[in-house]
Amino acid sequence: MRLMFVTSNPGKVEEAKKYFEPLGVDVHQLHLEYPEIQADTLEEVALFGVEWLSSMIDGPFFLDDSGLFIDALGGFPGVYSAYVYRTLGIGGILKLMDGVENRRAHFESVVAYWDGEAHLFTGRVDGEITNGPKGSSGFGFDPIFKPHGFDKTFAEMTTEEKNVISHRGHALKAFADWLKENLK
Ligand code: ITT
Ligand code: NA
Repeated sequence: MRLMFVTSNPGKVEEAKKYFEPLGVDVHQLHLEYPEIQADTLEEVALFGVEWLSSMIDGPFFLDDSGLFIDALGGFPGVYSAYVYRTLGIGGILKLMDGVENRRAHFESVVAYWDGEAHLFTGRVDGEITNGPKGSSGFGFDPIFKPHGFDKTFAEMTTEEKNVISHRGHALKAFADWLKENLK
């Protein structure tokens, strides 16, 4: 089976490919831009995205909308994570967190699959913002996020290791389980 993944982010593609490879599913990147509406939740952004894209794409496809939510910053950058990554970057987040003791944060991922209607799958991972960047694999905020129970950042893990515990890994698992049940 072949799955179309609409994203501009090669890091997400790499993770989805690694996740689905052992299941015999081929993931192909469709590099299309879609409007990311200003909304309170990732679900709303993802739902608007798949519905908007559905008129342009023949056949089923999925997308992933994710965010980093930092407790001490009231959940910021959250739904604004892509914009904040492009503007403030990792350095800007570390500056905002300078001297802040509560470093708890979590990532959330919403995978939205379109097959004539929308199906949403979510995943979450809890952890903390490190004091400085560490590691060079992965993408985005990976160098400053250390998941609970681990002594390394996402950027110090292989894609396979990250997939087992990450927000995206959990969302992809829910998606894959649903596909197994529904594609008979
Ligand atoms: P799309 O084209 O798929 O939308 P994007 O990079 O804009 O790609 P999002 O809109 O989901 O992705 O934005 C989420 C932001 O959070 C973005 O800057 C990512 O780099 C970052 N992010 C998402 N997942 C991440 C992960 O697993 N590890 C580190 N950073 C992540
Ligand atoms: Na985006």
